[in-house]
Amino acid sequence: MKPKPPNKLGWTKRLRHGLSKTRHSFVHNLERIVRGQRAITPEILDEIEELLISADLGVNTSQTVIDYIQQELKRRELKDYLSIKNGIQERLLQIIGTNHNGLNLTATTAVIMVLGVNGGGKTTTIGKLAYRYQKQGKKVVLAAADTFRAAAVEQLKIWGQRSGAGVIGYQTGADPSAVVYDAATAAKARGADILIIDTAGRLHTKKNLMEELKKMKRVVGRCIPGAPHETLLVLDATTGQNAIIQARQFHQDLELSGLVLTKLDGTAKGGVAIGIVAELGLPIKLIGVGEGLDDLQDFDAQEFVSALFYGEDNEKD
Ligand SMILES: Nc1nc2c(ncn2[C@@H]2O[C@H](COP(=O)(O)OP(=O)(O)OP(=O)(O)O)[C@@H](O)[C@H]2O)c(=O)[nH]1
Ligand SMILES: [Mg+2]
Repeated sequence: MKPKPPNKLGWTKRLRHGLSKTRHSFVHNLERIVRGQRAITPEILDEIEELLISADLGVNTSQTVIDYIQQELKRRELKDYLSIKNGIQERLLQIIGTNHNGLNLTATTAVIMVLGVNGGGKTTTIGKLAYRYQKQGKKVVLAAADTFRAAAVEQLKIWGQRSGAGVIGYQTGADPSAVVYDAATAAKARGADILIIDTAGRLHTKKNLMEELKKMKRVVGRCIPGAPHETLLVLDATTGQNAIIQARQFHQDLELSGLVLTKLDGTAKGGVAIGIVAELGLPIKLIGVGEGLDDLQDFDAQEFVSALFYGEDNEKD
C-alpha cells in the first residue's frame, strides 16, 4: 500500500492530532467528572480511576495515579479541574520518566531486528526508518526475513525503492536465518551503517516460532559482533491491554531492547503507552501516529504526556 507523503505539519502537531481520539475521550470525560465539583469525594476518585482504566493505563498504574491524587489532596488544594488535570499529568510523567529514548546506532553496522504479532506495523515501521536514515545520508540495508507470508518480500522491496535502501530477500519459504546471514554479510561488505531485519508476524504463544527468532538473533550476532543492537517489538496500540501481554512474553523469550507503539492515531487507548512502561520497565523507543512516511518518531515522554492533555492550536482541552 502506498504511504501518505511527508506531512508539512511539524511533529508536535501531528502527534497531537494522532492522539486526538485518546485525548478527547480522556480529557473531556475528566472535565465532565471534575468540573463544578465543590470537593473531590471518594466517589469522584473512583470515577477518575475508571476513566484511567478505560484509557488503557492498566489497573495497577491507574491505582498509583489515584493514590498520588489522594495524597496530594491532603497536602494541597487540588479541588478544581485544572489542578487535578495537572496532578495526573505530573504522576504520569513520574511513571514513564522524562527520558528521551532514541535507538542505539553507534556500532559501525548497527543492526535493528523487528518483531511482533501479525499486522502490527513492522514492515511499515521499517520502511519509515529506512526513509529517515537514508534521508540523513546513511546507508541502509533491509533483510526480508519474513519468508512466510506471500508478498512480504515484495512489500519490503517497494519500501527499499521508496527510500533508496538495499533489500536482501529470497522467495517465500526460504529459511529466515539464511536470509539474515546473507543480509548481514552483504551489509558488512557494502559498508552499510544500518541493517534492519523484517520478520514474519507471529503469536507470542507459538514456541517454535519464538525459537526461530532466537536463532535469527544468534546468527546475526555471529556475523556482526554485538548484533542485534536493537531488538524492537512492534505493538499495535489499538489492541490495548493485549499489547502488554504480548510484550511480556516476547521479552521473556527474546530480551527486547525496546518497543515501538504504532497506530496511536487510530485508538482512544493511547494510555496503554504508560501502562506498558509502568508494568514492564521497557522503554518505548518509537511511536507511530499515522501511515505517512514521517509519522514515526523517537518517543519523548514529556511530549507524549503533554499531547495526551493538550490539543493542536491551543484547543481548549
Ligand atoms: N493508522 C496507522 N496505520 C499504521 C501505522 N503503522 C502501520 N500501519 C498500517 O498497519 C497495516 C499493517 O502494517 P504492516 O507494516 O504490513 O504490518 P506488519 O506487522 O509488517 O504485518 P505482517 O508482516 O503481516 O505481520 C498497514 O495497513 C499499515 O499502513 C500507524 O502508525 N498508524
Ligand atoms: Mg510485515
